[in-house]
Amino acid sequence: MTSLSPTMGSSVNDAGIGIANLPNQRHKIVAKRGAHFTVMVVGESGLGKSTLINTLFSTELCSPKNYHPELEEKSFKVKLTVIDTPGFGDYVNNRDSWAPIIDFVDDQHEIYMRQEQQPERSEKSDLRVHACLFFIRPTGHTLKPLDIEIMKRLGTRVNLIPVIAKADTLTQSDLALFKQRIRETIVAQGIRVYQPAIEADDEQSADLARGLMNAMPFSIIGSTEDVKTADGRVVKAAIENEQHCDFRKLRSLLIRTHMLDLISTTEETHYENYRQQQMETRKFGEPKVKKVENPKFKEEEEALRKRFTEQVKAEEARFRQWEQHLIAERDRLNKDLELAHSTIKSLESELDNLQLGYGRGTQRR
Ligand SMILES: Nc1nc2c(ncn2[C@@H]2O[C@H](COP(=O)(O)OP(=O)(O)O)[C@@H](O)[C@H]2O)c(=O)[nH]1
Ligand SMILES: [Mg+2]
Repeated sequence: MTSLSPTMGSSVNDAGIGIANLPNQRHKIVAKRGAHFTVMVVGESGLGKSTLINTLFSTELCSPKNYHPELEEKSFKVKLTVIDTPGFGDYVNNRDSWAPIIDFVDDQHEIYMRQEQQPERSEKSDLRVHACLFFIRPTGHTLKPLDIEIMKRLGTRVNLIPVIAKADTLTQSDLALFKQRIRETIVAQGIRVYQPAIEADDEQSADLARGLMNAMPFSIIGSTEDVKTADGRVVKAAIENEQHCDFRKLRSLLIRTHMLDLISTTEETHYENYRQQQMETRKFGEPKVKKVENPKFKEEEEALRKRFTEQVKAEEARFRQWEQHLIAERDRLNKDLELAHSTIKSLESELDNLQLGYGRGTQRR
């Protein structure tokens, strides 16, 4: 466990928005019990996931898997967990590489749901993912088929926040074009991405939400190098350049303006979807049946089904042949039996005749 640097604490307060200021009843509930906030990073290896996490939460990771710095936000504590997933797309069979990531998200919902079903409902452990940062390689083209596959699956399960990794490797105009293409692909492919809540009665927050929507996918420059600005502040290199990089927007969304929205949409939309889906597909208390619609499994299942059907058909044909054979055999035996019967009958009558003849003969004697 690590404490966050005071630099971030003060920047949270300076901005004056803060989660603590949101006039939301839910805030009071969260504030009372303290919040758990879980962020997951997903993307190919080498895209700067670990670097961004270090910069975003201004602390070095103590373990590459999970860590929990405590974020003291005015009146309440936020326990932050970062899930740093190993890169996907690194393996020979890429199609399978996203399955563990999807499984992880589902499993957290499952674990939470099981705890809810227990009579003793206190002290739940909760690693449901509130925000999933999806790292897009800065190719300058558009999303890759593998990206589309995994984003589709993630988007229906978590608050998906796409980011363009290493934005500093693209020129300003290439970056703008890249962003535009990604946005079009997201719409065309029906990928669900996180939409910041727009509060109808609050113009300021509505503007903010629209601004965030327009910036997506956030272009990111991750860097742990500190530089000193002219006015003596120590900031992270390059990332403060808002012309080229949406780092500040993303950080503000995550830890300041929309943390609560991310938490409540996870609870009310994503967790609720999972719960209802599971209720429909299985009886209460039954173990989880369907892990994930992995296309690899589907293919295998399909092949197995086909093989099974063929085998059944072959067995059936064999059985029918055998049946025919039995019928023929039965007919043959019946005929034999009939023959035997008639033989017996003729032998019997022969015997009768013989007996008759024998009787006469003895009488003559
Ligand atoms: N140019 C550039 N390099 C970066 C950026 N972020 C990280 N890197 C570098 O990319 C490499 C991989 O970063 P890392 O965070 O380990 O990637 P991960 O595998 O996704 O966790 C490291 O050498 C970083 O210094 C960035 O925004 N721009
Ligand atoms: Mg890493």
